[in-house]
Amino acid sequence: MTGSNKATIPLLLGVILIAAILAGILLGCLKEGTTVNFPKDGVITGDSIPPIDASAPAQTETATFALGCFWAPDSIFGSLDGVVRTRVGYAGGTTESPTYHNLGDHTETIQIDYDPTLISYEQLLEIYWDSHNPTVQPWSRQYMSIVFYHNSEQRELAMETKQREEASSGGPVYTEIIPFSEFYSAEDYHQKYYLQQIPELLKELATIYPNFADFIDSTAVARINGYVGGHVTLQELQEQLNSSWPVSG
Ligand code: MHO
Repeated sequence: MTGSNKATIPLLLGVILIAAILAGILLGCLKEGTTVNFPKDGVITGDSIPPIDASAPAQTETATFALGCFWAPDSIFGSLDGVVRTRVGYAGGTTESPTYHNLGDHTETIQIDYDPTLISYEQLLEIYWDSHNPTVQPWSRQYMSIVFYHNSEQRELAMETKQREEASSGGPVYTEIIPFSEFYSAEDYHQKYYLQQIPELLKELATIYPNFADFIDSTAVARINGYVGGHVTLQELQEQLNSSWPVSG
């Protein structure tokens, strides 16, 4: 063995070690729910718009919530029968046209369009409270807990349930309840983030939704993102995709 070969081995080991650390960090960012098995013939049968999208209701109401990093809420709320569309973005601040890397004083936020005949604002609020811990002071404005109300009924329900959360926790609940003003959509790569980590699935869906705006607005895509996050079973997902509004899955 020559001297230069001897030096190469520790160097190689070092590179492998660094690669392993980087892979670990990367995997740590993904949730457990991202290990998923898809049927060989795809999640959606055929390459046309599934029934749940073809029959989406015209009349919807909107809920806007902030509860920490928006990737998980996108998957949680997107899995619910009665939710028509989800999108993630930035709200609550004054900075013009925020971006993920220039957020200013905005907060990561999810917007949910829902059919009020199938799911109520109160039910959405229950899921909101259950999906994060607002008794812990947030790290920064990026991860604030905020209910952005769209009308006085939403405001009342948010205040009542916040009081209940305060009473049951026995301490402060840091959630702000403020009127909705403006929502700035986040970059495409943040939308349906868990689903977008699975290239095979993304490729399959791109043939059905060649326009990314349609992909973001699709109920089917929201449900598949719910499945990837582990919030519905494959059987439930298939029922959801094949059901037509107003029949829930
Ligand atoms: N950078 C964090 C949070 C992302 S979230 C969109 C992570 O990798 O988990 O703020």
